Amino acid sequence: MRLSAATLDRLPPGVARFGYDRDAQPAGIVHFGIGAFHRAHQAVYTDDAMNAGDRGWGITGVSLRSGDVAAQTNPQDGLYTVSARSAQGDATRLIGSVRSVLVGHEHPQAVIDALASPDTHIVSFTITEKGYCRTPDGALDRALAGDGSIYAYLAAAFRRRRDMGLPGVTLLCCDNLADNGAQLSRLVGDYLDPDLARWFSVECACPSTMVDRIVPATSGADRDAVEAQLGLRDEATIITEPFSQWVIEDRFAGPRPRWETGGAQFTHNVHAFETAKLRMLNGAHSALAYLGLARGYEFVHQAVADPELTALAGALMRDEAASSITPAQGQDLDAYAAALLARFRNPALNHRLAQIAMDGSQKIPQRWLETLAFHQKAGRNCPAILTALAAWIVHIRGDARPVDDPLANDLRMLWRKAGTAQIIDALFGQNGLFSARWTADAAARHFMQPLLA
Ligand code: NAI
Ligand code: CS2
Repeated sequence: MRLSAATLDRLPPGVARFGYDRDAQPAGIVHFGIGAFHRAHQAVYTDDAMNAGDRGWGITGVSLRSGDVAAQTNPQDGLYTVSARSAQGDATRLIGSVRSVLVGHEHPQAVIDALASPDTHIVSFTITEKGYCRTPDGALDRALAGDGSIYAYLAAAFRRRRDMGLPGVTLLCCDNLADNGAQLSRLVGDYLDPDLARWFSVECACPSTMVDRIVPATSGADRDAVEAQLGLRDEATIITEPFSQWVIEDRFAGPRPRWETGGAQFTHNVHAFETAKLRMLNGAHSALAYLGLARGYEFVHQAVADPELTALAGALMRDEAASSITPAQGQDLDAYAAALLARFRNPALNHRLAQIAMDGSQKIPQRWLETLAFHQKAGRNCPAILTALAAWIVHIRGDARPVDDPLANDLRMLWRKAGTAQIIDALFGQNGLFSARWTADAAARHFMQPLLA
């Protein structure tokens, strides 16, 4: 039997549930990229806000790539469960904030109608780093920003809102990008025609955020285990960790849910939090992914159990990433590193290294290259990051396993043309693919070259 509004009352008593009337909730949020992370993070904070009495914050999800999540959630009236797992056991909660999911290429007008609705105040995004259609140096790639991209939907909706005299909306990027709000604002502004760009800059806001909760892709075994626990089939179920953090720049175009009731922090200094998270957590994650896969590990907790890899991850976080960051008041980066390693060790969370290894071309700039560039200015190198970078370079050759990356073909061609002797130059030389972010000096080349054999 499937979880839905009709079977809700069959849920076992141990499952926490919302206390508000979800049918009385207009959809105040449209979310692009309603994957696992949104359902474990922003949708949970929004559920908390409506449990605390807020109204009007139902979420309309939008998938621009596949109909899978729509097929998982719509037959369940948008309902799903989130299970936080750790060595101390599981905590399962029913989430009611998602109302429905639209598939862009199936119902484009319905997506634009939702974005242009007077009820909509927030448009949020977890579309992966590649969803922003950027070139390796971070500019808008117009060849990628086509009719199926977020930009086309936003432009159509902004035009209608402007012509109807409606106010703008807040665009809330919840992807792992540096200065994510400022990046989104720049990219959207670059896409729009000048007149609409003026409306956008006056009427809309793009606050930056730091988002953190480790959410592995749900497996079939996860769904079966949750069904055994609930006595109902939940195709949209999410497995995650107990930890969750959300730091949001307090700059909105209009109303917002009281996400602070669920523990979100509002501040004007997101930068210190997001830089620490991207360079320490995500930087170590990507290092464990490429080095762990090369050693035959499958999950994060296996890689971090390897003494050499946990030492490298610790050095990357503490000696290299943390020393490139100006901490916010009260931010203890040494304690943060210890907490991150403890989270990575969670034996109850099967977070696949292959999932983290995905899209490396979109991730390494903000996770590694910014740290390398920071230290290079002071004449310092980062052996831990350079070891991981060499593992990524070997990874993208594609000999050991398929490369899941929007630039996979370009990177494979680079390898074929450059070979082992020139690949560092092709990627990180003066005219390399990533040269706008960081260029390898002689010391870095000397360090990495032997590792490419
Ligand atoms: P997912 O695979 O479950 O969902 C990805 C979503 O992005 C899907 O809805 C997909 O349709 C959409 N998407 C992918 N490529 C796109 C494109 N080119 N244009 C538009 N939409 C596109 O992945 P998940 O776990 O939800 O993660 C999504 C993002 O959330 C990550 O890339 C990261 O930026 C952020 N995040 C994820 C965390 C996690 O542990 N899973 C934690 C913190 C942040
Ligand atoms: C991971 C992140 O897949 C990846 O690249 O490093 O999704 C990571 O799980 C989150 O940023 C944790 O908040």
